[in-house]
Amino acid sequence: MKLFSSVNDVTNINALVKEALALKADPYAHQDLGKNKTLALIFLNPSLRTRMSTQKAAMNLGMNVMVLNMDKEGWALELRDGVVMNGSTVEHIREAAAVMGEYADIIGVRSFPGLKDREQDYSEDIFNKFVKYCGVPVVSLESATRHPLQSLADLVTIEELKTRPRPKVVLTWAPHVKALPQAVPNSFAEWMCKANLDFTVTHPEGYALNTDFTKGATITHNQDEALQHADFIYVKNWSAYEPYGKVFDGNEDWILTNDRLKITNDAKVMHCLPVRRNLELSDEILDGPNSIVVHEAGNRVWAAQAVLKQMLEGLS
Ligand code: AN0
Ligand code: CP
Repeated sequence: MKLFSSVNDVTNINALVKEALALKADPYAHQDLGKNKTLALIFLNPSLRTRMSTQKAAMNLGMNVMVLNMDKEGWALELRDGVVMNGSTVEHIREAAAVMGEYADIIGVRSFPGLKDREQDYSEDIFNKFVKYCGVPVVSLESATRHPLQSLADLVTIEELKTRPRPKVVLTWAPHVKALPQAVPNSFAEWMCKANLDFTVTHPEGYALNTDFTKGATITHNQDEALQHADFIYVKNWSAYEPYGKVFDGNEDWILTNDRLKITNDAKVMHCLPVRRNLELSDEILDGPNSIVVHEAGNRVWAAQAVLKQMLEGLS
């Protein structure tokens, strides 16, 4: 594997999930694979889980890891071609990414969307320029429109904890005070649509995702109807796709409660984290027996390790 930016970069999803679970059972089985290989993790935005789980995954494979918080510690990056750089940017991505490729065998990049210009964000300009100019395999640590390491960990978690062969999985919108990216729900939806399960998306009017990501899903504005018989509920806020980045007033009652859990099949509750308590998810859910959010975050290690393993196997 030379690129991990979406589910479309994976030839066999089931095999990758199995690989992640096998690594969970035996984390140090491939410690020689990454010997003398270096992973560089480049963050243009904050992170707890992605940073620590990917670093841990690389260490389990015997790799060396370098982390650069580009937003705080790197030079201000220019992305546009052909401009006179007489403003605030100091270094062009052409040189910056190429230099990183000199130091690392694999690069991970996190680049959130600006949520102002939809065309720009959905073109994945920043991420694609890293891929183009660094010359080594690249793994997405969440780009403008997708978070594939999160979605793989989510699918691993569902496969691990499901109690029937084809579980019902519901992605539900939740309230928030800030405009958040569509990357996590887009990505979750496209992975779930390719997995062998029953998948429903529910959100208030105005929050429809780009249909490229939800093809094959059942979509409804009726949250109670969606939650019926659910085995897994994936809670996440996102801002509108149209008008882009908008947060509408109201919809506070979309928060999941224990009462709403009663209409489910004793559903397990997931969230990618970080979560704002009592805004997106209630204390009673997060501290109750149905929450699997920490277990899910734990599985980020095995998802990252499965992807890095395939990338290392592809290095000449
Ligand atoms: C980010 C998002 O919603 O995409 C990262 C989630 C992993 N969340 C926040 O900015 C709070
Ligand atoms: N879920 C997730 O990606 O968390 P971080 O933003 O902390 O990495």
